[in-house]
Formats: sequence, structure tokens, C-alpha cells
Amino acid sequence: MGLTVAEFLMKRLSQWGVKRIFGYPGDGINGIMGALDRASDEIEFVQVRHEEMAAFMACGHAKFTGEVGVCLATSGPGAIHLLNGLYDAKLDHQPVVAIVGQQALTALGGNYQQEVDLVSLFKDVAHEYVQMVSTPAQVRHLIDRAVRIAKAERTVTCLIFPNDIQDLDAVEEPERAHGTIHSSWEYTAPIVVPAPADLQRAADVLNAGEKVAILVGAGALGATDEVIEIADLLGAGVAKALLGKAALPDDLPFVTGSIGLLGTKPSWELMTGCDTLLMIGTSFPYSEFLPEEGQARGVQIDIDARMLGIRYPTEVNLVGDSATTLRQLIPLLEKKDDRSWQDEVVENVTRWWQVLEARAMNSANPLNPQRVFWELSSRLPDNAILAADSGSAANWYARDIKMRRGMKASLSGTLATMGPGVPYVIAAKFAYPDRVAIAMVGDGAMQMNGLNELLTIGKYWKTWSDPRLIVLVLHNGDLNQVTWEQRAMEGDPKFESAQDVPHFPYARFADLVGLKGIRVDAPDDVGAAWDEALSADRPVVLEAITDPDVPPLPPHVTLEEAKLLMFALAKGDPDARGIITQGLKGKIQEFLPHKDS
Ligand SMILES: Cc1ncc(C[n+]2csc(CCOP(=O)(O)OP(=O)(O)O)c2C)c(N)n1
Ligand SMILES: [Mg+2]
Repeated sequence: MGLTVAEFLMKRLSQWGVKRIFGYPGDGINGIMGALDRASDEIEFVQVRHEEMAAFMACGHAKFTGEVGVCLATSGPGAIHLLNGLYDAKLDHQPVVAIVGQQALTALGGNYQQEVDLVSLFKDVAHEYVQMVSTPAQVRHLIDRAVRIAKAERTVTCLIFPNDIQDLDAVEEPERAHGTIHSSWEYTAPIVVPAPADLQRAADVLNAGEKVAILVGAGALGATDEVIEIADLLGAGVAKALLGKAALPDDLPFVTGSIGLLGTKPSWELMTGCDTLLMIGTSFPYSEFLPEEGQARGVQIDIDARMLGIRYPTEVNLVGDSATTLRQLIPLLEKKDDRSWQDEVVENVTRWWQVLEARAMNSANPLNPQRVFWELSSRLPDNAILAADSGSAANWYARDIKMRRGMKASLSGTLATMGPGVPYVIAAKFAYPDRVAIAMVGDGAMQMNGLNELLTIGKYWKTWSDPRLIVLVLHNGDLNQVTWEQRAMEGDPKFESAQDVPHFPYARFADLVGLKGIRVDAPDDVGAAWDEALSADRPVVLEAITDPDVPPLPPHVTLEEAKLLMFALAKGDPDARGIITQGLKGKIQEFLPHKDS
């Protein structure tokens, strides 16, 4: 007996190297689900609680493994649920293939139940490639193109399978005739390097600079050694955009850490003080944290020409793979004798880590969130995989966590959506079951979807060789990041009915669903709570009762922001007292002498 279309889909995806599909069933994909069941030796199905989570997991899989991520949803509502997760992947340039069902071809156009115009729905998020199957002889090349385009363009593609097509006989090899397509499944990423003359132009700019700043992003994740060597040659400091946090370890003295609103003061000083900027694999968007136009000469390296020259008016724009391009650039660079600029960066960095430690140790009501991250940082196991959600957790993750070599870390960098923290670490555990994965999530995001996905963890954790997955919940009763943004950017006091998050017992819920719950509300217990979580025999929800009045201070508060904040407090902000105390405590640490300084 030959294969059905759905069985052939599994066979072809398996030839492409797909080993796992995240999804949720429905009658629009019954044929595919049956085929997936029969193909379970080759492809594992991971059942999520909501299709958006399947898309986040596919994105997380792609981010942590470099492979294509695949998600599956039924027609109509299931397909619609995927969208936000797919946009997360698209905006962070991750290869993800979405497979969705559709009503029968025989019904389309008939206002049929669950009939949604899916080609149009996915036309934006999967604009590089979205196709609906209408005959079995198309299926082979549609799969080949969807996977190849996702990989080659690092983007989202989508295939729509009407349910009557799924059970038809597959055409594994279309007949050789006019109007048929004869495709193959192989793809190997090229090594892209700029032309020698352009490398020389870049080297000339970098050699002429006296104060070189390097900014790395996700595109530099595979170029750690090369960035370190270049920074050494150029006597540079290196700042990291959020998605590039794992590109360089934070124990290197010239690494200034994150940049931007969630960034560090030494990154601010690096950018405002440099005369030359080298950007590697980053599209960090906020120009106010980069040098002023005219202040620095710029070189940018990116694998995607579309991303070049759009963040700073760089003089030399190189299209290239970051590691290979840097390796070709290195012989053209002269080692700078004058190390005074890098020495200054190192001094700023040393002092900054002391400020962060002091800020973390400030008392708060009851817990200072910075203390929670600080205590985790020194306890992180080798090779840990981290994911932060969007919210105040992203601030503390960006600043207080010291990455070491071998770790992986990500978040929703460009879409900055709430919700990916828990699904990202679930995807990490499937890809690397022997590594510890830790999500850092706000209480708002937990209530949005993280709580439900704890059930997915409950369903699968016993299949992981090391069961340690920790979800840190910042229980602050507030949509805190936005509350602060409204104060500092609008001058508005906290709008309690919009910002308060209903109470929920996160740790108790974890216990209830078979995971381990740990609740901590005393500063001196935080370290022990992490120790307990990191030595648990099952996944843990670590519920930290944190103070919403600790401000996620940007590295440089403008006069305008300070004024707006004061207006907000003067307008009767319910938390004004706590904020003034906590704000002063945080700020004052920058001016106090610290040990070793
Ligand atoms: C899907 C989505 N909705 C809304 C936002 C806007 N937003 C960004 S952070 C945030 C608050 C998050 O609150 P919580 O998860 O409790 O984290 P906290 O900042 O309190 O630590 C909101 C509403 C968003 N980024 N994504
Ligand atoms: Mg919150």
C-alpha cells in the first residue's frame, strides 16, 4: 500500500531532519494526526495547551538548536491561535514551519464551519511562503520549499492542508510532464563572506579608531572566539543586545553587558564615549543608546543585507556570516598599543558589577527582585538554558545574570511579547533533556498562559533525563514593567484597575499539579530557595514575592523622564512612598564607594 498525503508529509519532514512537532489536534488535521501517530518512531508529537504555545516552542527550538522548528494546528481557531508565536519567530529571524489544517476543498467557498481564509491570514507572517495544498502532486515541492525557505531566509513559512487532501494517495514522485515540479529536500547553509576590498575598508576604519565600541547581537552567537580576539586587538569594549546575551561571557572584564532601556551604565558610557562602532549581527533598535550621528565611524556586519545601515549611518556595511567574516578581518587589524580606552571600560565594568551587587542587596518589601536574580547568577549550573519573559524580569535578567560560556539564553527580542518564557524552556528541555532550563516570568505572564503550560511540563517531565526545569515567578501583583513605563513616559500614576494582577498561589498550584512549589518572601532565604530548586527531583515553580516599587532604572535617566516620574507621583500614585524610597536606594548605590574601589 502506498502512503497517504499526510503520511508522506511525515516522511518528507523526517528526511528534512525534523524530529519533533509542537501542536494541538482538531478535525481539520485528523489525517495528519493519524499519520503522526504512525510515524512516532521518527517524529515526536508534543501536545501543548494552546496553539500559540506550540508556535513559541517551535521558535524556542529554533533559537536554542539552530534547526527549523515545526508547529501544527487545526483549521480556523487553531490556526488563528498560532499567530502571535509565529510573529515572535518572524521578528527574531527564526526558521519555523507552521502546518495548519483547513476545511475540505469540496467545502471551501461555502461559508463552511471553521472556514477562514488562511492564505490571507498567514500572508503577512509567512509572506516568504504560504501555500494551500490543492492536489497531492504538489505536496513534495511544497514541503521542500517551505522548509528550505524557512531555513535560507530564517523566517516563518506556512502550509495549509485541507482535510480531504490529507487522506488521498500521496504522489511521491510527480509524473514527468509539463506543469509538474521535481524538487529535492537538501539544504546546506552557505558561508557568506564579504569581498576582500570591503574587508580592507572595514579594517581601515577600525584601525584608525582610538576608542572602539563593539555591539553584538544574536548574529554573533556563533562567533564568541572571534569577537573576543577582535576586542583584544582593537582594545575595545563589547556591549550586548538582548538576543546576543549568550554571545560573550560576562566574566570577561571588557564586556559591558546589555544595552538600552534594560541596559547597563558601562554600555551607555561605551556608546557615548567611542569614536568607532563595530556592530555584529544586531538590529538593536534604540538610536538614543547608540553614538550620536557623526560621533563615531561605523562598520556593520550582518548576514542579511536588509538589516544593514538602518540603525546607525555606518560607513562600511558587510554582508557576511559573523564568525567567518571576523576571521577574515582579523589578519587585517593592527593591535592597538594604547590600551587606555579599554582600561577605562574595564574600570567602568568593575565598578558597575559592584553597583549591581549593592543594589541587589538593598532591602525591599518584601523581596528585592534584583536579589532574586543576583543569587541565581552565581548558582547557575554549567550549560544552563535561560528564557526571560517580557516584563520587569527582562530587566533583571539583562543586567544581573552573568552568562558563562556554554550557556544559552533567549527571549522575545523584537516582538517583545508576553508569554514565551515557559514555552521556550519546555522546548529547551525537549532539545536538551540533560540540561537545566530556567524561565523567568512575571505574574501577569504566568496568568496569561504560563500556568496552563505548567500542565504540559507535568505531562512530559518524566521523559527528560534531568528533570530540572525551574519557572521563577516574580509575584509582584502588578503589570510592573508597564506601570513604570506609564509613570516615566506619560507622567501618569499607576492605573490600579488596569495594572493590578489578581492574587494567585503559584507555588501551591505547582504542588497541586505534581510539580514542586517553593515560595520565598525573605531576602535571606532566597539563596537557599535557589539551592533547593536546583537540586529538586522534579520541575519547580519558584514563587518570589517581589516588591513592585523597585524601579527598573534605565542606565541613564533623562531629565524629561525624571520630570514625568515626579508628575506621576505627585498625581497621587498609590505606591509613591515605596517608589521614592526604592528609587533613591537604587540610584544612590552608583555614588557610594564599594569594596575594591
Ligand atoms: C501579549 C502582550 N501584551 C501586553 C504587553 C505589554 N506588556 C509588556 S510587559 C507587561 C507587564 C508584564 O507584567 P508581568 O508579567 O506581571 O511582569 P512584571 O513586569 O510585573 O514583572 C505588559 C502588559 C506585551 N508585551 N505583550
Ligand atoms: Mg507582575
